[in-house]
Amino acid sequence: MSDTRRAILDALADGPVSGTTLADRLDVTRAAVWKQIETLRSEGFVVESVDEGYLVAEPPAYGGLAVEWGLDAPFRVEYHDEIASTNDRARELARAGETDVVVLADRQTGGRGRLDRAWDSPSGGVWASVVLRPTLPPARAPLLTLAGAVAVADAAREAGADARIKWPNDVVIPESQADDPTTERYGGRKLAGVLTEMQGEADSVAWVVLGLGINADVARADLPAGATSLRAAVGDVDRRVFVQRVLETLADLRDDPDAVVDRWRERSITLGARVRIDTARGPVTGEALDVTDTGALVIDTGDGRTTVHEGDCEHLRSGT
Ligand code: BT5
Repeated sequence: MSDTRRAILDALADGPVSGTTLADRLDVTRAAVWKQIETLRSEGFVVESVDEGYLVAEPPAYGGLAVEWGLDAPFRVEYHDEIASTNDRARELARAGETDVVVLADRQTGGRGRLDRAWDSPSGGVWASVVLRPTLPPARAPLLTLAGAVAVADAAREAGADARIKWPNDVVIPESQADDPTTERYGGRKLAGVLTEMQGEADSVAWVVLGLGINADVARADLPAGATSLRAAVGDVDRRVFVQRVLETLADLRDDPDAVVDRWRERSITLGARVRIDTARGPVTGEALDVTDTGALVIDTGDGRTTVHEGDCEHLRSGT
């Protein structure tokens, strides 16, 4: 998007403003302002001409400019109706030196989970990848994954869902097995996942791509077994506002990494649960006690405490 268009959007966010004022403020001609207003209209903004000047009566329902409109976070949004994987596109942008940009898509044809697993990404979901250049040491970079999960869980809770976080990166909605015998995994149905990819040296992180996959306005029938969506839990949400909330929380947390772990603990469904973590070096079973300040899980195995840094987490029924 052109800088002028973004500047006009920011100026209009505070109410009606005249073409002359806009032209003066942005140091462009009135004709250039008018051209940008026409472009906004063609992209779905309802811009009215009132006595005081231009007024945005309504933003488009969804899209890049729609999400940027009124967004209280310093991100640019690149929107695609369809893309293979927002993480792949975000990596390209990161390698090209960009930062604070979000790649957002309505559907993905090659969405990826961890370990190259497929991630189902039908139309109506929120498939987003955020390019960040944090000042964190690499060992603390996993905190961003936790921050992503907190941001998604909080936005889902604001939308009315009882969203909780399963270590390390799943946002789930608890559901008792008795109520729903099709629930495959004890510990809830998966609403969202986070895929973090990064590049750096031993002592510094060059960039992080934080991929967020959230089943928003999607039917449960279009998702794998064990998954759920906001539509199934609380009905369709305003995706524009939902994405804004996620990005705003993320921006707050990346500026305050020390707050991440406490926020994560408050939302966790894993702490206190009996879990099995399948790590690259084999399974670890026990009671999940805590997370460290780098996001690792501390487990009481019965033979002492151990700390796991990666793996798939399964919640077990007590006594198994
Ligand atoms: C994750 O992997 O949970 C990370 C998912 C990240 C997806 C986002 S979407 C935007 C960005 N662009 C991408 O290409 N990816 C990111 P993992 O923990 O490995 O879970 C993957 C497993 O979840 C799969 O093997 C399925 O069992 C299950 N799964 C697949 N699609 C799902 C969905 N839409 N909802 C819930 N579970 C799903």
